[in-house]
Amino acid sequence: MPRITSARVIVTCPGRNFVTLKIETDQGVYGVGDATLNGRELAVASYLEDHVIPCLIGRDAHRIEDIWQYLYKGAYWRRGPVTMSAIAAVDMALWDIKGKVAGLPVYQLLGGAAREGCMVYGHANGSDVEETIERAHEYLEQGYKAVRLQSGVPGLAATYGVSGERFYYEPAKGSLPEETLWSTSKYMRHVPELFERGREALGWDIHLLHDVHHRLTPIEAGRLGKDLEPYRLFWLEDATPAENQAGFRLIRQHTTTPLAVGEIFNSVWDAKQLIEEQLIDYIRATVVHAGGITHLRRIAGLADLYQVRTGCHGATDLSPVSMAAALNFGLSVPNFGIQEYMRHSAETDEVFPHAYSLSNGLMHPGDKPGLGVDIDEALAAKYAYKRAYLPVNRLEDGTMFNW
Ligand code: KDG
Ligand code: MG
Repeated sequence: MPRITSARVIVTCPGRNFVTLKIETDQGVYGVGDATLNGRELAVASYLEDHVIPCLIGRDAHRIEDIWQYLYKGAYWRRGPVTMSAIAAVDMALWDIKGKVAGLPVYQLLGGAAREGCMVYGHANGSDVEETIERAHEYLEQGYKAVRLQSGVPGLAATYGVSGERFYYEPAKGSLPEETLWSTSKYMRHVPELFERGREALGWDIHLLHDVHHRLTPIEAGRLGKDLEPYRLFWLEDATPAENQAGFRLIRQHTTTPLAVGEIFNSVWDAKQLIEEQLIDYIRATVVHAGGITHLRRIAGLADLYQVRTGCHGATDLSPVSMAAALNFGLSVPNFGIQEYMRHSAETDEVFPHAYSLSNGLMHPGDKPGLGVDIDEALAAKYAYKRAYLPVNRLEDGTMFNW
């Protein structure tokens, strides 16, 4: 049995910040886990270094469930993004170790492949509808089966999901949060046009998705969902903030557009009512922010009972370690729906060499033992941490709003 001899936190910024946990054992086998919490990275680094790592030394690395329960129940202060990202990093690293010791990729330990690959969606974002459609065509040419459409809104200087970069969207920047302005009425007028023109240009053989990014009330979301019904979206994401899970009942009463939610969830408790009342179709909880593979499997298990499928968050702030874990999970879970895939920069990919690959719109984790991802520590050390914040959003009259 491999005993944990040491663990350390590696903070690096190859174009953006990432926090990685590396756990070493007395058998010379080590594992890596992602602990990145965008804009609040150092809180998780401290949680791990100051509070978690001392409790790991000497433990049997194979006892993944026991260590998960120890960190969750033992902290007394349960849940929350910092705690659950820290537990997730430990969990990922332990699955990585178990796979390496067994000589098997983690998806084999989770029951084996339940499909040929994981369908992913890319991000087509443009400053206007034409540019978004142009980008979407590029994804089609690359064999993608699903694309998310976001575009600039006439009359608003900036909006969520739109950037100058071609294939990347990196909202965290600036040594203080950027402030943007929001108008629900301008947005609501614009989105149906984006999808009308999107369907005309892209046809019906591609799945189209859209992210509202928590900016509507339930009744507004119901109306938008209804307006978008003719364009048969794969999903409408984060239509309204989900702290009040019952709010989704109102959306459901008004539209058959499929709903996805959960990228900021940390635990099954954030989604329990949404799943049990079948208020959503896709659960976006992700391996790094929701307690690792161990807890994500529990969420997916509950979701499966209610025909809710997975659609894990996969933006660039989730490191390649998370991507590798998500693909091992996604390949094996029965109720997989789709996986978000925002390509990382070349600098990031160099720091995190990985076995996963993309072909014809499907991703596969590869067959290396463990998660199939590593960290080049010498290279990582060359990129010092840079404080960066996600933007904040105000209404046009200055009222603080949801970003
Ligand atoms: O860190 C926040 C981003 O990951 C998030 O804003 C991206 O909404 C997002 C998405 O759907 O990828
Ligand atoms: Mg989102």
